[in-house]
Amino acid sequence: PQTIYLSDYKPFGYIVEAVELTFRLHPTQTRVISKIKFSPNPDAKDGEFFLHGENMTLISAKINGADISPEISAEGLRANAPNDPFVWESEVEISPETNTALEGLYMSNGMYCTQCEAEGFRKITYYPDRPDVMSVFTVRIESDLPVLLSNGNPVKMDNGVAEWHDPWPKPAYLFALVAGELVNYSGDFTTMSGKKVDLNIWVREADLGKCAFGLEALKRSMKWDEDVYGREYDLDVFNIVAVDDFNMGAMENKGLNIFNSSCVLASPETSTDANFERIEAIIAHEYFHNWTGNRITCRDWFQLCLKEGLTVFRDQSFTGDMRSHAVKRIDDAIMLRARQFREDQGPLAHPVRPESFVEINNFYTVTVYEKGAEVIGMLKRLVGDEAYKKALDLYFDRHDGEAATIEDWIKVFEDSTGRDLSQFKLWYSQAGTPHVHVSDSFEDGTYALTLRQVHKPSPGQDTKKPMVIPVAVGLLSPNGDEIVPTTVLELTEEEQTFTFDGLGAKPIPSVLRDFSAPVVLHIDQSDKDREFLLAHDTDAFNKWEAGRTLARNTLIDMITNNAEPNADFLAALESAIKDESLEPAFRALLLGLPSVDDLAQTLAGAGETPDPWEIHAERDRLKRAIAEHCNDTLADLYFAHQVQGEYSPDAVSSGKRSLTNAALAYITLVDGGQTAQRQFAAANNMTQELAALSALITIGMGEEELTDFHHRWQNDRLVMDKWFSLQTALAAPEDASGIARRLTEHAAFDWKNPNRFRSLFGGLTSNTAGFHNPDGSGYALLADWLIKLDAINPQTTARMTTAFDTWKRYDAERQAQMRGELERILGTENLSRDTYEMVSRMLK
Ligand code: BAL
Ligand code: ZN
Repeated sequence: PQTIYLSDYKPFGYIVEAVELTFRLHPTQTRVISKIKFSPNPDAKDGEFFLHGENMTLISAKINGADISPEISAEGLRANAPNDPFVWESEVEISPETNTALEGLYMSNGMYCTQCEAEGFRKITYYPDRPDVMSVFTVRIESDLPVLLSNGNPVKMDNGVAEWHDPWPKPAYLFALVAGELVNYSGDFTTMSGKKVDLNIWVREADLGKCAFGLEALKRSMKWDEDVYGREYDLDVFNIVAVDDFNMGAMENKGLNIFNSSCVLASPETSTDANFERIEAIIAHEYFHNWTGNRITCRDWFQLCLKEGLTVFRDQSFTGDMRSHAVKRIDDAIMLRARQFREDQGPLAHPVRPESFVEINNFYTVTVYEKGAEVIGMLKRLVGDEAYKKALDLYFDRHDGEAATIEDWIKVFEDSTGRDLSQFKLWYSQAGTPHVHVSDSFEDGTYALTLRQVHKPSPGQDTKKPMVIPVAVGLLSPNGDEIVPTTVLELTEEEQTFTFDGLGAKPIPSVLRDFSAPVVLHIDQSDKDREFLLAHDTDAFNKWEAGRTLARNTLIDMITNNAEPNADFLAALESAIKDESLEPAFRALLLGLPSVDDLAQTLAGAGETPDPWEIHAERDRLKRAIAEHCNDTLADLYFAHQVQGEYSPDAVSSGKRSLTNAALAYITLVDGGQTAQRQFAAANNMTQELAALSALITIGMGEEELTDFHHRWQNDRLVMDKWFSLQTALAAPEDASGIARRLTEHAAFDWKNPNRFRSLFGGLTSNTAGFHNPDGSGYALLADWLIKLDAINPQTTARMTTAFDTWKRYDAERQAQMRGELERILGTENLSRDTYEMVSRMLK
C-alpha cells in the first residue's frame, strides 16, 4: 500500500463551484447522478483532473454535455478537462446493502445512511474527495421511504422526493444522507440573534422514549457555544439521527449529525450515569464541530488535530462547566494516561500531527484527539484566558470558510499575543510522552525547584528537542497553609531552576497542578508528604494525585517485594473519603485504584517485566485490605449518600451514586454479596442495577442476576451490549477467554454489528489479566475474530488490533504468542490496508 506524506501536499487543480446530486435509492442498485461545476484553480500548478471513486460502476460521464470515456482505476478516474470553467456530469451505480464496511452509503436495519469522514464520499460518486475542496451542495433524494434527509435546509418534501440545500461550502467528508422509517423527537432553540432553529432527533419508533436527554443536551451545547465562544448556529434546522451500525461514536455532518445509537439514546432504565454524561459530551462535541471543523475545516488529513483537538478541548470545558471541573480533569487524566500514554509508550506512537499515513482512519487516535486537546489546554494556560479568547476570535474571523492548518492556528496566537510559539509547536511534531524530573533544595529562606525534561525515542524519532512545558506549582507550609498559590513555571530548556524567596521553612511542593501538561512527573516525595498533600492540597487534581500515587506505590511494593498493603495509606484514604467537604464524585475517584494495565505500564516504564496475573492478584489483595480497613466507613458512606426519589442524571445525584457504588464494590468483597444483591433487586435505574451486578460478578457470583438481566433486556440491543461486555470485562483471569469464546456462540452475538463486536472483545481486552492469559487463549481468540471481521469491516478491525500494541512489554512467552498472532493476521490473504498498516507498525 502507498504511503501518503504531509510534505507532498499540493492543492487540487480545480475549484468546485457547486455540486448537485440526485440519489435514486435502491438497496443494491442506487443510482447517484452528479452535476458539478469546476473551474481551474489559479493556486494550483498542476491541473490534472483526477476524481476519487471506489466500489462503483460508472454508467455515464460527460464534460460540458459531451460523453467522455475517462481512464478508470481502483482509486478513481482521470480525464482530460478544459482549462476553463466546465460542467461535469456523471451517473454511477452503488450497492448500499452489501456495503458492510460502513463507509460511504450503506444500510443499517433497513435504513440508508452515510459515513464519509475521512474518505467515504469516494464510495458514493466520483469526486475530489479531499477536505480542502469545499463547495455548496444541493441534494435530491428519490425514495418511497417516509423520511429523506440531507445536509442544510429543506427545500422540498413531497411524493417520494426530497430536496435539500446547504448554503455553507463544505468538504465532501461532511456530506450526509439518511432515508428510512423514522420518527422524530423535536424541539427548538432560539439563537442569540433571535433566529428559531428546529431541532430533531430521528430514531426508530421504539426508541422515541430515549431522546429527551439528548435534545436537552443539544440545547445546552448550543447555548454554551454562544456564551463561551460567541458562536451561533447557522442553519434553520439541526438534525440528529441514531444508527445502530456505526464504526465511530458520531459524526458532525453539516446540519445532519449521524450518531451511533449508543451515543445518543438514553433512558434511566437502560442507561447508566456514565452513559448520560458521555452522551451529553458527544452531542456537544459534534455540535461544536459546526464551527471548529465545519465552518473552519482542515486543509488535509494531517491537520486532523486542528479540528479534533480543539473540539475535544471545547467539549471537555463544556462538561466541566455543566458538572465538576475537578472531577472532569481527573477523569480526563485517567483516560489520557491509560490510553494515550500507553499509545506513546508502544510501537504505534505518533505525533499529534502525523507526517505520513497509509490509511487515515488509523489516525483517529487518542494522540490526535486527547493529546491534541491537552496541547490546546497548555496553550491556553500559557497565554491566559483573555488572550485565548482574543486568539479564538481572530481564528474564526480570519479562517471562516477555509480549510486551515496547524500553522494557521499557531499564527493567530502569535499575532494576537506577540509571542513566538515556534518552540511550542514541537508539541505537534514530537511524539512520545515527555518525562519531567523534579528535585528541590531549601537554603536561607529560598526554595529552589529544579525541573529537567527527558524525551525517550519513539518510532522514527530517536532524538528530540526540549519543549515548552507549563508546570503549574503551588507551595504549602508544613502547617497546611498555602504560601505560594498556583504559579505556572515555563520549562523551556532541558533543565531549569525556579526559586521562591522569603520562606520561613521548607515548603511542601504541589507540582503539576491540574495536570498542567501531559507528562510523566518524577518527584521524590515521601509517603508522608503525599499523605500531607492528600489532606491539605488546595488543588483538587493534586489532592487526588497524592492518593493515587500512594496507592500506586503500595501496589508496586506489593507486586515487586511481596510487601503488605501500606497501613498509612489505608488510614489516609479512610480519612479522605470521610471528608464531607469533598464532593462525593471526587471521593469516588479517590476510591479507585490504578488499573492492571496502568500498573503494567508503570512497571514497563521502570524497565521491569510486568506479569498481569500477579498484578491482578496484588490489586485484589489491596482492594480487600481497603474493604476490611474501611469497612465501617464504607458502610456509612453507602447508606448516607443513597439518592432517594425519582432518578435524575444530574451531576450531584450521579456523583452520590458513584460514591455509593464505589463503596458497594468494596463492601461486596467482605459481605458475601448481600448488599449488592439487595441493590440489584431494588434498583429502578441502570446505574444501580449494573453496579450491583458488576460487584457480584467480580466476586464470582451473580449468575442468577445475569440470567435475570438477560431475560429482562434481551430485546434492548444497547443493554445487551452491556450484558456481553460485563461478562468478559469482569471475568476472573483464568476464565475470561473461555467465557468470551462461549459468548461468541450466543445467538445474540451479532458480530457484524460494531457495537456488539466491541462489547464482547472490548470487554475482554479491557480485562488485562484475562486477555493476557499465559496460555495464549485470549490472543488466539481475538486474532481469529479480527481476521474474520477484517473481511467485512476493516476500520473496526484495525482499531481493535491495538489490543496487541503492548506486546513488547511482556515476558518472552507472551511476546512470542502475541507476535505469532500478529504475524498470523498479517499473513491473511486479502488483508485490508487498514489492518495491514496497524499490524505492520506493531511488528516493526
Ligand atoms: N469527526 C469524526 C467524529 C468526531 O470526532 O466527531
Ligand atoms: Zn470530533
